[in-house]
Amino acid sequence: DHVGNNFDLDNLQNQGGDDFDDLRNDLNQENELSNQMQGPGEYSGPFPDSKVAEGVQSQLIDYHNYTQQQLDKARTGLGEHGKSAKVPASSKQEEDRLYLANGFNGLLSDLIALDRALPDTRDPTCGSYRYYKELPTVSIVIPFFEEQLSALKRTVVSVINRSPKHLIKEIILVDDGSTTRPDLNYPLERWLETEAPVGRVVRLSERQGLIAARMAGAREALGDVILILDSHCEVMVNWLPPLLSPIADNYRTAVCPLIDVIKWNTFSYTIQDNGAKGGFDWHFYYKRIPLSTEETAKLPAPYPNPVMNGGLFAMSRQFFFELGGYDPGVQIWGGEQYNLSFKVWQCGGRMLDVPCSRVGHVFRGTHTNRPIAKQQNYLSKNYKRVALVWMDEYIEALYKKMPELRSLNAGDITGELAIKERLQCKSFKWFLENIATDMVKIYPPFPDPDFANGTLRNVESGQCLDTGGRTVGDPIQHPCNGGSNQKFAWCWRETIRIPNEQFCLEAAPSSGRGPTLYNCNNASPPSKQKWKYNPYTKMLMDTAKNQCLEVAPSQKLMMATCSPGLSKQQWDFKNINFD
Ligand code: UD2
Ligand code: MN
Repeated sequence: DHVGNNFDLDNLQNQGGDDFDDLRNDLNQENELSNQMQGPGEYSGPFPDSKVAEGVQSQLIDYHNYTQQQLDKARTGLGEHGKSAKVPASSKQEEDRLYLANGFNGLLSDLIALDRALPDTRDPTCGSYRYYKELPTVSIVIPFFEEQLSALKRTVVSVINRSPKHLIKEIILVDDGSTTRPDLNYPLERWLETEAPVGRVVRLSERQGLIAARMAGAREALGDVILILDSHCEVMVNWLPPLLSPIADNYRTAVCPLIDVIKWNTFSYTIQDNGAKGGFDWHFYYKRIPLSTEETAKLPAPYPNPVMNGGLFAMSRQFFFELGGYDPGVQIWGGEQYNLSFKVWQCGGRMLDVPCSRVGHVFRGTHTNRPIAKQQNYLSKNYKRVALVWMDEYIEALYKKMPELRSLNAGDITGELAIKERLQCKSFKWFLENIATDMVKIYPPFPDPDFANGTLRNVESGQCLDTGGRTVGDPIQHPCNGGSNQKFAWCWRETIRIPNEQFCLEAAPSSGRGPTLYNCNNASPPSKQKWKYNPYTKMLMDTAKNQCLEVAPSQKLMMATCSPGLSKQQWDFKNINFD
């Protein structure tokens, strides 16, 4: 496992004046502690109040609908079995128009059957799992805004065809103030009446965003469980019982299916992965973080997920409303997945990804002319609200990457703070140290400050160290151009990193060979990744073999016995900044 462990601070140097040293130090110690306590991949939720343990839910049944599977198997036609499809070339103009309006191929969606068959992308063992005979009922809430009607219908049809009928209490479609598509009005209701009477529409008078729309649906829900879907999804065979089972065990559980990819242009159905954890970097970009070897070995068992993707999840209605649902100040789109994930974990719940439950989602392409919201700067405000309420001192890590957030007025957060107080929710530090442990190794909130940074120029050749555009592999010498491939940071823990904080310069094990770039390992010196740079002799020496970086007569880089005064071993850090 070569993921940089940035919390291994056994070589801590005193950087007086750095406010976050203590924080990092604590984080490190407790991180080690939690690694010891939580065996790899072994998970016992904070609330092991399982009804199974009490013997109440002991009867298990096979929920597969084999008749439906046979019908699916026999299907032929456009896009069937998730195969890549296209529209006739003669319809190019209409195709382009509907692509821009949706961010996906709306015309192709219209041409593919609403009840098309999907490939079974589950782990093969999923076919043999049985689930509780008694499961909670579910209200499925689907917000939509200027959606392609066929995509919305296909979502509803796939839910109806692939779910045990008695478990679906209702399907609540929430129209978030769509105005441009007449077919989303009465024709939708009429279709539901005949084709899907379990469905109904709730309409908002104007666009309030997906968060408010989901809340409006959730408030109307009567089922035991609230399950949210996007308006362009297709669910996989037997997707529902595996999702409901962990909630039956413990009502303070949120669950997510694995999300498969329905391609925006061809509607082909493919997988992203067979399991990974959700996380984010400190720009709040959502990230998928690989499972450890131990966790992978336990698949397809459900595993704790620190951060949901956002659009597809289920929770017991009781727990959802105990948490107050979403922060009503989070508007339009974005950040709500952090809001809810932090709430669930910090306020006494758990969140699981359930690999035997898979749902396809149409991820939009990059070009759309979908209507923009009248609210301005909502994403930054959403982020700041989430951070102010739930992230404590770690808000500083976001400020470092997004300084504009600091002065932004995020509105009144007293309602959210009252929920946090009432439920005695845990700190964000607890969340990072116990739940998002892998994420902070890859995206440390407070990475090491640099001691020096800039280009490394060889005195003899006048050329610069250059990554050649690779993050892993052998760096080269190249005429200095000040570009991003030539930026290196010499950090106070003696690593030489490229600016993304994950890849470090590593000395070759023997002389005559060149250094390479590799994932930072933060091993203590003596180490191939720990260097000493002397600004007076200008020599750059590794601490494993005490050799110096030299430009060979061939102009290649190599490690060689250090000899002071040789210009081929002298390097200038240009734009040097001492912290
Ligand atoms: C992802 C999530 C999405 C949501 C979003 C914001 C997945 C697969 N997708 O974006 O669910 O969490 O991130 O963080 O997890 N909608 C409205 N009103 C609006 C905008 C959207 O009702 O003002 C609906 C829309 O029709 C759709 C859902 O909300 O059903 C999500 O919107 P999206 O599909 O544009 O977001 P997506 O999938 O890019
Ligand atoms: Mn979506």
